[in-house]
Amino acid sequence: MRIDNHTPKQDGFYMPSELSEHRCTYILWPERGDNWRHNAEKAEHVFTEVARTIAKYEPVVLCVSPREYPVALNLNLPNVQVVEMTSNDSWIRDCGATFVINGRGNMRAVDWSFNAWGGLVNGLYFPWDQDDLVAAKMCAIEAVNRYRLSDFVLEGGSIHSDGEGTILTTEECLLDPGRNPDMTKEEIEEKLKEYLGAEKVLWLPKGIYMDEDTNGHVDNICQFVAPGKVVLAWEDNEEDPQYERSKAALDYLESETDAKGRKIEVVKIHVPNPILITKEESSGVDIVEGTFPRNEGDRLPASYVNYYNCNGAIILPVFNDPHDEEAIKTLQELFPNKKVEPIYAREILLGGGNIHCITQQVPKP
Ligand code: KQY
Repeated sequence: MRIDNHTPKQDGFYMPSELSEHRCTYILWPERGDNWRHNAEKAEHVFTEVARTIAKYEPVVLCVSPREYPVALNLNLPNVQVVEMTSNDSWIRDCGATFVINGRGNMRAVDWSFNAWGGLVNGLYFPWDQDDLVAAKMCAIEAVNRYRLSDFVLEGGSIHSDGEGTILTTEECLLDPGRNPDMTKEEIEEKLKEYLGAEKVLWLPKGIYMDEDTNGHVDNICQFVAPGKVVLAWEDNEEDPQYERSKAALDYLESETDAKGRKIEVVKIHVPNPILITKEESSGVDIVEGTFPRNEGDRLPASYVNYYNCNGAIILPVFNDPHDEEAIKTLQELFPNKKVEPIYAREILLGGGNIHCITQQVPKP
């Protein structure tokens, strides 16, 4: 059921941290050949590995188009339910529901408007109508009521919640003219507080260098590891364009406190060396007018911070890069009670995001 004229905050609901316990994880199957090379044949393998790995720790709901449904069903993955779902692409973090709870065992969801990361201004494809229905379908499957925002565009990858009143986002994304061009920063902040049940929004200036698909989603540069503590994608080389972005985020975080007045502890995780699209990779992607191209030589927005927290594990993208080991070690030290599960994720990166972008948690209310 759709709830209008109230907000989650008015009703006592808030977005829990991704670190709190999940009921399950949703994933959307990749398919479109103008984003995934060779009609997603290679991406399917990595998505399957992500689903199989998460399913060792919590149930997975794998949402698949009618055409691909038999393929996914025949994988017969343990602890994975396959449901039929039409969509335009496979980024459920962004087009899916944001679940909110009230601490008394109840759950609802926020169903933001989705416009393919910028609509007709700078969106990545047209149409996006089926993606915009994904959140409602998830709510139906989960049997929860939803707050639908027909007049406010937001993707789940552009926000993180610490579950204690603080939201993390970026100015680069939320103030981009492709989302809510008629709203001021203050109005956008108010919407986040009302619909995520929060008290304070921390605005990092920018996301990862060349994260042009999403206009700098926060989930690629920074993530809570505990209330008052974050990991930040870092670059030591001052000549690299990533350096000034990471440094600006660090300076901002060090100058701020969270909703509870805590200073924010920052743990750096160095980004991989620059990863460029090869000729072979570029040539496997269908060229379609109106769709964002994947050109040979383009630098990809690679970051370890785009990992996913599930119940007993950290599902970490790795790139066969010299920095992989350090990222694994840092996260294993930060989460001694979870297992770090590295997955070679270049194929997801080629599509424009990574493991966090293709997953969406449903909390255990
Ligand atoms: O959340 C994300 N990083 C999604 C990226 C979308 C890319 C579509 N080509």
